Amino acid sequence: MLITRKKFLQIFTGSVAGFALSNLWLPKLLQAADVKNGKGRLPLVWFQGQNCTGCPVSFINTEYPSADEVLIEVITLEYNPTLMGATGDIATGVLERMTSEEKGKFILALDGSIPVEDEGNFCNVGEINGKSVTALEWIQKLGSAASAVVAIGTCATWGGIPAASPNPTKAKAARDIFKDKPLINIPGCPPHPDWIVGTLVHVLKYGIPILDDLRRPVIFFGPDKVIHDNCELRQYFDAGIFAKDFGEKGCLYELGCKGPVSHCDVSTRGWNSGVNWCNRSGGPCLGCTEPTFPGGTGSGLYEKLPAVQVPGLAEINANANTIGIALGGAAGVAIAGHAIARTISSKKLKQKEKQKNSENESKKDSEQTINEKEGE
Ligand code: FSX
Repeated sequence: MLITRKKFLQIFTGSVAGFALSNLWLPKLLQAADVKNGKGRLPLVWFQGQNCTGCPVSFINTEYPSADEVLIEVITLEYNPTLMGATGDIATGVLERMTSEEKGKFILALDGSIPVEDEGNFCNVGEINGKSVTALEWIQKLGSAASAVVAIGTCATWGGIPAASPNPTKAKAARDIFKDKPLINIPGCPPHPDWIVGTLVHVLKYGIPILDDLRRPVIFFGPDKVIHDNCELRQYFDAGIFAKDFGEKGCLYELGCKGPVSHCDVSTRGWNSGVNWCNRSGGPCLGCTEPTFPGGTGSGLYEKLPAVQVPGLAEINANANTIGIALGGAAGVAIAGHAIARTISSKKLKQKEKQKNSENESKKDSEQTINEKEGE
């Protein structure tokens, strides 16, 4: 019996308790992919532009299913410079074959950004008849032959680090190149292996998953996946306790955390068998799944998100920098309002506590004075 799409989504979003972390679901996954004896696998050409190669490395760290299971039973990986053995003419021959003989029969996965300055010559991949071929040329050819494009990693989805100012190579994202092609964006620097594998299996079995307005699969990046809303340090934010330096207890907002404006499920999914994730390890969320990464929020990686005015709270606006309640987006305003209210109560509580302590102190003093007087 094949599993339903609903059950598949439950497995991949981890909403079946204990299931997503268990090898038990692998056979179900393979049933979902309807794979028998290698038939029905998804032919994939995975091309790499300007990148650090973190994306394929993340992909091969997939646990359930493992990378070999994915490669043998879920996809047919025709080409990937990091993972394949072939080099030279044999490797470029695969790309030529796919663009001429396999039109419409494969998916193009792309990681890394695409430089367009100097006619793309900042990134060349192989030669044909002794002439270098730019990544831009390959990507345009492969993209028009592919049935769909999956952009993997923040460099491919939004431009990422290679496109950061001043962007000397004029690095572009897949969405800048492919205007009329079915396109899925899986951002993250790098993306979690489950996001890559889960999306590919969904494409294979059920077609393109439901996407948000940035073409990200909502199962991993939906509006309910705001890092800040699911962060285990949220209690500190609500209580107005902010770490001022790395290693200190508190919300990491003042150390540059972009959680309030970032979407993905890493705070509940975790990395490395769910053992850890960015904020739990003390490193603030850098917002690597967002088009603003790395420099577009108006603040540096480890600088606080820029202050915004919070409607109706003029008194607090004046103090926003001091108390650290100022967020970089419309969604943040509501959070800020909530947090400010909590901060005010927390401040009031602290004031009350201080008042109580000083009352106790003076009480103690007067008791001591009375005792001293009685002793005289
Ligand atoms: Fe970019 Fe991927 Fe960051 Fe690195 O290949 S998304 S720099 S993890 O490697 O493209």
